Amino acid sequence: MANDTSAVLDPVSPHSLADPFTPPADSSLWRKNFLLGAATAAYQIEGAIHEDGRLPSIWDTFSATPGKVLAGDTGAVACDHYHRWEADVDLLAGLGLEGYRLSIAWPRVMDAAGTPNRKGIDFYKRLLARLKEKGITTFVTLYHWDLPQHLEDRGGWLNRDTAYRFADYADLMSRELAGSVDAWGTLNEPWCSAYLGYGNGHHAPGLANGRFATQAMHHLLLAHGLAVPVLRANDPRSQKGIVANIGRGTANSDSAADQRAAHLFEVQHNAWVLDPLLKGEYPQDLFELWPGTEPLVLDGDMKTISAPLDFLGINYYFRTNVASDGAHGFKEVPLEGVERTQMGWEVHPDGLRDLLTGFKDTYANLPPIYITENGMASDDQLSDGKVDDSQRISFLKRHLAAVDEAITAGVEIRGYFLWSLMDNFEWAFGYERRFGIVHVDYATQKRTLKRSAELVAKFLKERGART
Ligand code: IFM
Repeated sequence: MANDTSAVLDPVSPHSLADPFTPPADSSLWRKNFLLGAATAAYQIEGAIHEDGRLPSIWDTFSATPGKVLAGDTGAVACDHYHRWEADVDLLAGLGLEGYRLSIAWPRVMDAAGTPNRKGIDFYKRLLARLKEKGITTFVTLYHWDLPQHLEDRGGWLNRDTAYRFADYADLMSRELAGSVDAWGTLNEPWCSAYLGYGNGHHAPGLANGRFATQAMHHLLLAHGLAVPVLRANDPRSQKGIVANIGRGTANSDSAADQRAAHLFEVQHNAWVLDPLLKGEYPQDLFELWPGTEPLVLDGDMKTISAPLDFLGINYYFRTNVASDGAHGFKEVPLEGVERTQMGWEVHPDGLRDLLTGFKDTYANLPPIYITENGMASDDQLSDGKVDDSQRISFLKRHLAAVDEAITAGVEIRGYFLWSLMDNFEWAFGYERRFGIVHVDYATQKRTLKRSAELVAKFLKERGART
């Protein structure tokens, strides 16, 4: 291991609460049953894209297409986690993280005929067994965007059949991994798969058509709905849920038109996913924003999609300030003088609190929530073997405070996963954007704890030492 993590786990000191990360003494985050973990995703860290029978995914194809990913980066090697997984689990455990959210690469575990790929499955079995040995709670996402290319060749998420293939994949994995997964997440951020993948083309497979986006979303949600009962049958003791990215939209003025624009922003980003899941219907305002894009919905689909969940995973990153576009939509009006991250995203912790408390009022059946991703990219530099990521430390502290406020307001939030355990392949932005609490030198694959990782570890150690 590149870093001796024991070096950062200082004994509890009377001054330890004064650091820039540790939550105040009265924060509910001190509760030992509030799970604090870190998250990653297969394509972003594993590499080894041609190994042990792994098939091509849409992200292999997309990233190999000139002009699609910054600097022509691909996930071919990434963090080489496929070979370094044992050391990476040691790193996670050394930090005292209690939970780990990972994803399975669908193209690694079954072929086009649905035949299991034993070598790929065994990789995840070994990984999950080691995590269990270390006492780490495992959240496993089945789909974090790496659709097998052979399915895209048959229409991908535009083809209803992909939803049924997904249920077959969920069936295989939950039979193979039953007992070693604490929580299954069917999909990560269907909004990104549908909108960025099929609506504006910024993500794989790179299609840009509004009608495609709504149809792809419907098939993604159907895939989720078909998979949940399969997961329940095969692995009854685990929790089942889905992970949605949510966005805060605020109005640029008090005008009715701008207020409406902010509402439509949140319909497009949040209700488009959450209403079908939690109310069994699409928000009609979505089709006012995008006229003529209603998806083809068959009888029974909405009931399948809205089957009860054990948890809802929420990923939150930023707020967007919007105004009316003068027609039936919204346009972004970037605020001046606000704090932003390396992605250009505005740092706005209150947005997380406000969305969570809003969901509690909107959805009578809101399941218990895990914050399954939150974090930020910064242009972190190694200097004398250290990375001082002070903006991230402050970002995390403020967002955890927002989570605490939402808990105090009555939202049931059971845990929080940092995005991300380590720097990794940030999709269309390649390796330039660094989201990790652990720095990765991609030339040597050396991992180095950033200051944020040290402080998270210190907090967890202090919390563990409390009686
Ligand atoms: O890196 C991504 C992750 O894969 C999904 N949620 C957002 C992160 C940061 O962009």
